[in-house]
Amino acid sequence: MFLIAITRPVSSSIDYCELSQLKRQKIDIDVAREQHHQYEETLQDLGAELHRLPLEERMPDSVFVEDTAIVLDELAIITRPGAEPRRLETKSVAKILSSYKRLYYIQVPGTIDGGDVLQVDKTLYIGISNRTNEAGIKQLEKVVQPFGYVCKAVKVRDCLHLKSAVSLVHHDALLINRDLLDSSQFSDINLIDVDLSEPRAGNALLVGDTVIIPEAFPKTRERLEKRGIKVKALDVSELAKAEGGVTCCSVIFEI
Ligand code: CIR
Repeated sequence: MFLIAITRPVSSSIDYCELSQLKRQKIDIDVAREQHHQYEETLQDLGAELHRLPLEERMPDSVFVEDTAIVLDELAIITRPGAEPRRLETKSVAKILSSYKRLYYIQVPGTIDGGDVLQVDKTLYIGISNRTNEAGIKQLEKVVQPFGYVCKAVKVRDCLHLKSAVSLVHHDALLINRDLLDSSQFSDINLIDVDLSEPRAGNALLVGDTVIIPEAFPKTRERLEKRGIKVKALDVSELAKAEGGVTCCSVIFEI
């Protein structure tokens, strides 16, 4: 098994990023780049080989590569991001992914952000959010069904994406903030609740047997560690001002 992580450097136009839940705050680009560097180093320490896409200075959100593609063992789906200014980001991602996978594209009028797709084995939980619509979900379902995947749509509220509220932290356990979604779809899997004083802590990134979470959520970290989960906490405060979490800065897959 070989792990690939696609990343992209932080654009100096990140101050013009899309925002849906947060008020705009000035982002310190040098700090953001240093934090992103630490994130990339952590992925490498955890065994991933980095493929850094070219810097896209005119695309403020282009560091958040997760939203541009859904990569499965058998194929990759290039998304049509819900925020129109982000759609050009997919081009370079498609180019690199085409050397590993057969590509499918979400078409008009469908929209999907990768942040809304949570894979647990052969189940894809898909957030119905401000970025991902029913037409996008139908297209995705049609493409993945022949490969044995089951799609389950989940309504999310008061957050950007499904994975802002729930993410994989062990092969059979999810970290979740049930206040931000309809949790009835997750009845057949173990759930670990975020500490409710840290409502934004639901976004964690499992790489191998280690879970990356933001340093800003120590109580949730403690909860994970109590369950025997190995955690690596990172300072991602500047990227968080752009509503970026730890899953969104990479597209990770095995080859
Ligand atoms: C956006 O609103 O699209 C970006 N500012 C943040 C995207 C974060 N993506 C993710 O969590 N998958």
